[in-house]
Amino acid sequence: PQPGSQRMFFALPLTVPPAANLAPYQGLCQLKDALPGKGRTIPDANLHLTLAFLGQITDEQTRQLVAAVNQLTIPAFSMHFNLLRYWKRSRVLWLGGDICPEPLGRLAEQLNQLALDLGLIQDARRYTPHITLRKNLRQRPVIPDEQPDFLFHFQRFGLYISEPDGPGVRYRLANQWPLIQ
Ligand code: 2AM
Repeated sequence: PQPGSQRMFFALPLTVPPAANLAPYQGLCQLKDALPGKGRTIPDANLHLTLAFLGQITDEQTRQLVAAVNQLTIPAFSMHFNLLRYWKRSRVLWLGGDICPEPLGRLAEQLNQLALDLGLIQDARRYTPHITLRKNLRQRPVIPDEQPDFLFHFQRFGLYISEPDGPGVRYRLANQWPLIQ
């Protein structure tokens, strides 16, 4: 990485108030730890819903992004997570939902566009909301018949720095914005 640059992404945290959010978060942590199969389990504190991945960006790019995001107005929303899936390509086991709420799709699209405007390379694939539960799974795991159903209510989103933390990574909040009630 260049000096003065950091690996960053936009995401929705799963652990913030209201307290009602703790129950689905705790359920998700339990589910994650009970899943069969190999790979590397994501630590509880790192669970999140990615909105847009930015990669390595400079402090100046961060300032410009923050200024642009300050202009957005996005409503708060809820989403049901009821699909456990495996992506062979990225070797991750993830939890998603069969319905992407309109404000979530719009927010991801707007952040993607802001990143493109800054000249950052963005994934051209359609946005698929997902919470990664396990990484580095070389084989498709046996997915339990009974699908989970967690309802998360989102009231804010953040810009995060991904930094090395021993053998793993830690996500540090750089900035956050409220979703409008
Ligand atoms: P994930 O949600 O599927 O685990 C920090 O690394 C976050 O950015 C993670 O949420 C990760 O995806 C996502 N991410 C990491 N590298 C990425 C890449 N090359 N393209 C898209 N997203 C990436």
